[in-house]
Amino acid sequence: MSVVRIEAEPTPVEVDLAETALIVIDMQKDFLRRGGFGEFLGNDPDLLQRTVEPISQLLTAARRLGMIIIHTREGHLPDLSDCPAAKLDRWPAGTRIGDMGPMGRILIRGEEGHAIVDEVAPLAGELVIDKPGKNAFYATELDGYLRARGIQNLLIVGVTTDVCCMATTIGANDRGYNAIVLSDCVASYSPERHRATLATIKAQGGIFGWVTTSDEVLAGIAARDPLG
Ligand code: TIU
Repeated sequence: MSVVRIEAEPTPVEVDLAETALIVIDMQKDFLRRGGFGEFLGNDPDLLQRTVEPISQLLTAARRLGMIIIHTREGHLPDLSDCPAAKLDRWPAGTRIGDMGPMGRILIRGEEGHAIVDEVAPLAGELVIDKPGKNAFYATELDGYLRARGIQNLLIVGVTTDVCCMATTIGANDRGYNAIVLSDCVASYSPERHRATLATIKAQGGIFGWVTTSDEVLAGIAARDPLG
């Protein structure tokens, strides 16, 4: 047992590192690079770049600790059989999921755009979950994987704050996990929605979870009792 205290909002949070996993949400070229799904939706993917360095540092620390690390990728089967019509038909033809872009078919598994960016790429042994939805718990093995390993706390990082990170935070909270979102390691295509989402998570005494930073997590880890 190695319980650490992490300064966070709305309150500090104490977690047993042995019961804590790091989940890295959708750090894919489709969201972070030009010519991907994010840009096809009219967004500037450069707004997400600031997450790469702190996530990379956090991954280094988590790997050193032997923490369970999970990476997710949003995307669909080439025949789109796992993509509901409601998700497909929402945008004009030519800009839809499955249409061709400069990094291959948009948001399709196996295409270049679907891959995680090199700087935070998974290592062998780290679970990579392919998810058809925004919430990483929807139609995936995530919940069973975490429960089988006694995980209680999730450190949530990745993109985007207001879409897949928020959907996964809500999914985690509803399933009884402590969701801890790292504000410098999540980003949105809209700084305003980023702020509003983090404010919502920590409002009302932490209605969905906690908000902290990678510095606070790393400080909490560093201060742990080495005999604990
Ligand atoms: N991963 C994720 O957040 N999927 C999105 O579609 N995000 C947007 O902000 N559009």
